[in-house]
Amino acid sequence: IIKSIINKCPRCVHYKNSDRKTPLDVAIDNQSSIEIIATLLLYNPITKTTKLKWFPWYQLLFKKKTPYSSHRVYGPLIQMLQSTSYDSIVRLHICGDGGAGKTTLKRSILANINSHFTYKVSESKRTIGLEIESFTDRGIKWIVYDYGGQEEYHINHSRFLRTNNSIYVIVMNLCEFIGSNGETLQVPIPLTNVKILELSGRYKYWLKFINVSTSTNGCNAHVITCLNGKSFIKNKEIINNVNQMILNIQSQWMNDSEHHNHIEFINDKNGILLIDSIYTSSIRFKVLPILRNEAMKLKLKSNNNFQFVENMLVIRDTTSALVDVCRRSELLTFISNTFTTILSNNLRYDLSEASIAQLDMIGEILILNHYDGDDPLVITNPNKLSCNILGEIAKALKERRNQLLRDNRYMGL
Ligand SMILES: Nc1nc2c(ncn2[C@@H]2O[C@H](COP(=O)(O)OP(=O)(O)OP(=O)(O)O)[C@@H](O)[C@H]2O)c(=O)[nH]1
Ligand SMILES: [Mg+2]
Repeated sequence: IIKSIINKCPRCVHYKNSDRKTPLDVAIDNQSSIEIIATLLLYNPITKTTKLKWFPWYQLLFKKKTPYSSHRVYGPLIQMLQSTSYDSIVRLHICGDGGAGKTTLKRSILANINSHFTYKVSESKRTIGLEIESFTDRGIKWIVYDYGGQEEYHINHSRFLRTNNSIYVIVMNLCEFIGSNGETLQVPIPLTNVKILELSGRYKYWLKFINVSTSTNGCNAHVITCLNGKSFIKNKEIINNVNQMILNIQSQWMNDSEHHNHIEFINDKNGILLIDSIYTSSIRFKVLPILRNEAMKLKLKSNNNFQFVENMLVIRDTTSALVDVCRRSELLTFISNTFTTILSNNLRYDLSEASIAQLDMIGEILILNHYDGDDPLVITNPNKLSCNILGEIAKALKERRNQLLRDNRYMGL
């Protein structure tokens, strides 16, 4: 409401009441919530001369001083908001089987964001568990979830897939990129006919996985499908057949009344996205425009205009004070203590509550609400838990299982 009032009448932020106080002063006096104070701060125009300068991001991008920058109380708050603000958060989940090219796709996307040159990204290692990375593009903060495609990691993925403001990419490979000993093949081998037919089962598997994981958050999952390794398939007919096969699965899926459908398919005008994830050009012209378009749609829906959680993440990642699992109240106190003491207690409390809500929303922490007692348990570093701990356990289990299988004494069991 405040934002739309300011948009309609930008000068209202300067109007003073009979006590000569601006809306911001009144909000601070009344200990209004941090969302209100931040909105008033961020939307506070620095000058009335040009239209562009009314735009709040102008202030943020060029770090112009607002009338409150040097204020004792607002100053640190503005600084914090300026250093960690973006229009919206979008999560990108990259799903698909092991070796399909997910990590390569992620790296190509990041390379495109950081450079306008076209090049080939380098080889990647197999992903253990899950890797979370983030980047900012056109005022939107992207959080990329790169899932380990090997089956032993799948069980843990559903926790992360189930988040708001998400876009899902399913990557399927048209060639084998990895040899039988785990080495990257210099020349990828096109899939055999049998393997191509298996793709349809694998596609349905990932659709079901996403559908089930997202069914509890009330949002539709926007699914983008990529077929990777197109340059190695010389026979156009194979590509057309696979394209048609996937489109058929999509229309069957939409007509199937048996499951409660949460999926919306996003294709391009030619059908499924055919890519070579290793080359940034393929990503720039095919994947990125669709991702940006989807992100814009999500941005319009979301009313989440500023975040200030990055400070928290830095604190979490650089201090050992915050343990990997703690109670919500402990986390609240911990975060609250990180704010400068010149902020009032109420404001610090609001900031901490808002930080926890944002951290939870972007999947940086996991709150186990009904775990045990009234004070929920919080996993403060799910990435670490997933990659380092569960990933290592899954890897060890797999190695052990393989060893047992190799061991003749157990073959008969
Ligand atoms: N030539 C070529 N190689 C590719 C392409 N995409 C991926 N690769 C190679 O295939 C190997 C596996 O790719 P990744 O991106 O690591 O696969 P992934 O899906 O992340 O695999 P997991 O992490 O095990 O799930 C890497 O060594 C890549 O260099 C491609 O488009 N062309
Ligand atoms: Mg990977």
